[in-house]
Amino acid sequence: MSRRPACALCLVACGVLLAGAPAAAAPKRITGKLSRPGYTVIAIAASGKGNAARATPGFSLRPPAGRVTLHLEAPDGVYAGPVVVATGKRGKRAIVGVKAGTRLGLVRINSRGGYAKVSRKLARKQIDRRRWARAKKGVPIGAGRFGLVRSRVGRSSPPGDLDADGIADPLDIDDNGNHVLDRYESQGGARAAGRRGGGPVATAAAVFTGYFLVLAVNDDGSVRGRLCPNGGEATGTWPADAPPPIVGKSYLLKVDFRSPTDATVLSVSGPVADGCPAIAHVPSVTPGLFLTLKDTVNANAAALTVADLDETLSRRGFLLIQGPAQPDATVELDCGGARDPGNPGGWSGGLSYCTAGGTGRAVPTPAPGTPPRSWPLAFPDCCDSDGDGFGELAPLASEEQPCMTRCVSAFFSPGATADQIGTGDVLNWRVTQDGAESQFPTTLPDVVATVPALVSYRDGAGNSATVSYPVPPPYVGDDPDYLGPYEGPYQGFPIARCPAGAPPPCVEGDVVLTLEFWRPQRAAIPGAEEGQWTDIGGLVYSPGLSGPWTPPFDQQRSAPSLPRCDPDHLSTTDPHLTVAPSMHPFGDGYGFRDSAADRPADPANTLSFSVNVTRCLGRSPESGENVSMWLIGRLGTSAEGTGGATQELLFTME
Ligand SMILES: [Ca+2]
Ligand SMILES: [Ca+2]
Ligand SMILES: [Ca+2]
Ligand SMILES: [Ca+2]
Repeated sequence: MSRRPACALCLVACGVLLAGAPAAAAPKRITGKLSRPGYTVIAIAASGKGNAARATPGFSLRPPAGRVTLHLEAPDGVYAGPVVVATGKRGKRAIVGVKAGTRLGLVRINSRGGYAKVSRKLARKQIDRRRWARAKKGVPIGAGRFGLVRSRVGRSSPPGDLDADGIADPLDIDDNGNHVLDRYESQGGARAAGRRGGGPVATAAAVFTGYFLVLAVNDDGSVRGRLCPNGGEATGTWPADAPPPIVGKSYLLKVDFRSPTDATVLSVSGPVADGCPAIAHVPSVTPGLFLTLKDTVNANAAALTVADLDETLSRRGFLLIQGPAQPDATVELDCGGARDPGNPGGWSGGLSYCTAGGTGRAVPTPAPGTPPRSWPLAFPDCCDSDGDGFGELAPLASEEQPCMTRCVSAFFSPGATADQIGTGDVLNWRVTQDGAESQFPTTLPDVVATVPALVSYRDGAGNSATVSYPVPPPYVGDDPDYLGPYEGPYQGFPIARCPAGAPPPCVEGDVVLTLEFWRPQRAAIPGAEEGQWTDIGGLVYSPGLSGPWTPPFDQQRSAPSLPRCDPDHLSTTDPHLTVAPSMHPFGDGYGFRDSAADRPADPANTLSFSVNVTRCLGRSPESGENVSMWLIGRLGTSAEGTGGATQELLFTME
């Protein structure tokens, strides 16, 4: 769980959306007819604002701005690609810009290719050629792969599509074209990706993009403001080349946080809005999976089947939803589909796990021993006060959260298999402020399908084991399940102190564990990746030690409290790992940063590091004492392992 303010989390989720000027009058409708029924047409402006309309198969859609790009969502709620309105440069360019008021006529869907094309030639004045995409034979290069494609970011990108691959930034899982999922770029992935070239990838400590409301301009020229919509106040230096700050207006800032007290503003754009913009209310969504040794799934374990992985994902997988919760704004989640006309109260189409009557369950904060499927709120049905079928986030908010004011830091259990949840799922956030609704369509980049899995351990004192999955009874090494019932008895892997003369990383008299493990996986992204499962690269692995039993629950941080090891308690000779003393500026994270890129799952690819248990705990465990270890593979926005992929292990002192 992050201890950063909720708004900072949102900054990450908001990405590099550039804001456009607000339209004076409501733009005229765009109409057309799709070649197939059941799809939804989404118009997106450069600001990230969208509007969605279901096609029957005709559609009439009021665009959020005078110039937009159009995208399709399939009947099952998954992104189905951009609409191409013209081509150029002998098919090396696709034009995707449409002006308000345009009648498109018939739009042919190519579902295999992941795009659609208007079937007649449109008049020049109806299309916007500034919204172009790199293309092959007239098909945008990002089509059919959710935007995960190498694409150079030029000096003049088309509005709202930084890497010009035809997939609008908020829908693009790799919006800077470096072939690294943007989710993993706020930590190790960015550096690795930066070396390979691609876009203007952050190589600094931690770059966050977000909205900043100017409260005052001081006599000395410094600017006081706060992070939108409800974050902390800060005073700082406004860059000399930036547009002059106007009190009461918000700006999009890119900030490099080297530490909580040392931040540098890299760029300013705007003003974006009077007050905070609606987009600042859009939450972040981080997938997580949390398993003990006994329940562990990993695609590199030969004896585990796809059915095993799916069963575990649907029973134990969760999404961590973090965002602001302000009384003056309502945030709803639209997962596609519509009310079923033939079945009052029923819902047809959209994502099975977050539409009315679906499998989703939620809880504001999970306590120890509460498995995901027992979480008390059936979402969205729990939380739909206006009965429109879209669940509201406010009922998931809590005062006991790690942010400065009321916020959402909720857990959501989709109850879905890898076929039912994953890359490209369209999550359309509807934010209502001052009686006006704005939509912000986004796509889910991925879902963690498995956890890091211990392959072997040794302690330098003669104890070692190689694990085979599924682990047979009596489940030696199985830790009490934090998100599950207590079952016991438990017996950890045996450990002992290093004897005199044992080679490094052993230290005489200390307990030093060396672990070898597999990376966690996500489902391979269709159209962009080989194989069925992808070993996730770029994570930070943190061994969280606790003794004995399950770590205490920290109410204030609404997270399990794990002692952290200092960098000098950790060591590795693995060429892919470096000791990461601080993962990001708002948390004192630590661990091992993985430099490997995503690649097809392979049992030959393991990671290895050592932990000096004695020095990390501040003492050696007593004879017979149990030591829990949470092997946490952290994603970009989760500092404490409540998001991300975690394996819980147990060791017992001889
Ligand atoms: Ca892209
Ligand atoms: Ca793009
Ligand atoms: Ca990227
Ligand atoms: Ca609602």
